[in-house]
Amino acid sequence: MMKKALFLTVLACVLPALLAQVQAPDVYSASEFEKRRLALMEATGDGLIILFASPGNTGAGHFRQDNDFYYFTGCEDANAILVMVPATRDSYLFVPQKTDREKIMEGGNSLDDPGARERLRLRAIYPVSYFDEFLSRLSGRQDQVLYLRLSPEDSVGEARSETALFQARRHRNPYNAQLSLNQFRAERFRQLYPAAQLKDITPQIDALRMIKTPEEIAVLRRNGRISAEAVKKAMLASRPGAFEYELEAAAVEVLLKNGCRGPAYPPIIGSGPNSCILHYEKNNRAMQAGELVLMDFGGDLNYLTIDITRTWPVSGKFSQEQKKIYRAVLEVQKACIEAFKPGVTGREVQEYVARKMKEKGIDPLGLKGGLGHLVGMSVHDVQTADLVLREGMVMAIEPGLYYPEKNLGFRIEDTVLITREGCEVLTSDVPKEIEEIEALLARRKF
Ligand SMILES: [Mn+2]
Repeated sequence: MMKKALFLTVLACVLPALLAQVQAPDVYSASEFEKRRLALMEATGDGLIILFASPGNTGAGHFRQDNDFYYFTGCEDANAILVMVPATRDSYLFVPQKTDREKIMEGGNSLDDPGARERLRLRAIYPVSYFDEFLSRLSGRQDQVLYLRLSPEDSVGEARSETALFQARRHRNPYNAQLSLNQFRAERFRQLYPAAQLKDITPQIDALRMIKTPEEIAVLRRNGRISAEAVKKAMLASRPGAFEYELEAAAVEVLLKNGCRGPAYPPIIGSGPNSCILHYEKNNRAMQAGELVLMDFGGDLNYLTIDITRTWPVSGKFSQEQKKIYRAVLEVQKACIEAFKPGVTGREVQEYVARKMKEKGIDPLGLKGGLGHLVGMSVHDVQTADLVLREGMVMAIEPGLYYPEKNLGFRIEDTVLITREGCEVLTSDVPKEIEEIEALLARRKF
């Protein structure tokens, strides 16, 4: 008896460590980042490419590196600068020299790590205070081209275009109208290096980021499974009287337990009237029987995001009217996914959807379908204006219908990977067929 108890105690101590090993998150190989840098240097051929790390942590969230900087380094040091030299194919990292006090408080960075240069496959790692001296060696040369990110940055939850939009809105109030960090850096280069020609590196970066590598695809598949499980747990946590935030708690728990840093954007959990607010995020209302709840949610795993939306009845059964609208949205969403394959444009997806709805005799209630948005390091990932699908792209397709006068909002969203032949739904583990949803909800006890 004693022996058995001891054995169980030992097992209880060892098991979490063993599971942690098994569940270790996917990480990228060192050569992944080197390959990306070489591809970017290949794209410019001349000049210097300069990218900046995030300056440091703000708020209560975990530190998350600047997307473009992380994409080419895999390095999570704050306040660093990356310089790529296409002529020699070399890369240099400039990192703040930390004081002893900083090292005690937050740990060191790549400058304190003797293996970092080799692991990150860099020519050298220097203190960031040496950066301007390094650049000064260029003076007097005729071919000074500096490739900088002259377009806005993106973040985990915001596209480049949204960063620009939100800044423009801030400028409505002249007392908030300061330059972004990104703009300030460009301005500083203009002042300190007036002879240099500044060029935007963003289009070349976006061309690479749009197509996911095999290592990224492995992370996205895993995130798709985790995020799907999270939404399922939230569905099971819903019941008449539940607060929207209770569903958020159930879903976020699944993310954190599986190695995600958190949600990729503020979770949208809108019940009743809130289902009609597209970017609702208060999540503080108690849901009632007879209402719908719309949940838009996805995790952030190893710098890659997922985007899922499901809509379901709080009571567990759709009404006849809800079913009719839900089915229209679902059929359009499924037809879009059927149409997704390399070479396809938004217009062609719309034509396919129209044909399909006619064949099936379904009134699409004004929905046309289309391409949706790209997903990656940002949930609204980098994207070109006239998008044509290509193998390795990851898209979220999210048709929705909203009737505020009836407090009914419907949206169904999946994240899909464009494959050679068509596409793979990364978030297929969450039910979306009416019968499947009702069967899952029937498992709830209240
Ligand atoms: Mn979306």
